[in-house]
Amino acid sequence: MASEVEKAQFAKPGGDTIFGKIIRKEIPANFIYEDDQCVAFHDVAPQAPVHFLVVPRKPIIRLASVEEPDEGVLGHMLVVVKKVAKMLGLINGYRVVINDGPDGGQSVYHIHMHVLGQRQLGWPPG
Ligand code: TR5
Repeated sequence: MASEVEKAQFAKPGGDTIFGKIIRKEIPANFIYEDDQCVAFHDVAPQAPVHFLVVPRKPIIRLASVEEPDEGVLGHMLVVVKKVAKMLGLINGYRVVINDGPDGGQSVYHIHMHVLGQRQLGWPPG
C-alpha cells in the first residue's frame, strides 16, 4: 500500500476526483457537516484520534490555483473548521493543514483542509 507521500508523487491535477464523487454522494464517506459551500467528513486514514477534512463543493484544484473570487469560500471553510472542531470536542486545540502539490504531499487534487486533534502533535511535520 503506497504511503500518502508516495501517492503525492504520482497524483496529477485535473479531472474529477474522489472528493467530487464523495460530495455528490456517489461514494460513501463519514459526513460530519455540510452546507451550500462545503462539506466535512472523517478522513479514511486518520493520522490522529480526530482527523477530518473540510472540502469546498467548488472543485478548486489546489492552493496554488486559488483565485481572488475564492476568498469567500476559503474563509468560510475556516469558520466551518472551527464549528466542527468544537462539535467534536477539540477544546485543547488542533492543527489545520493544506497540503499543496507534490512537495506538500497533496494526493487528491481538490483543495481541502485537514483538521487533526485529540493528541499532542509534533513540530516540525515530516
Ligand atoms: O494527501 P492529501 O493532502 O491530498 O489528502 C488526501 C486525504 O484524503 C488523505 O488524508 C486520505 O486519507 C484522504 N482520503 C482518501 C480517500 C478518502 C479519504 N478520506 C475519506 N474518504 C475517502 N474515500 C472514500 N476514498 C479515498 N480514496
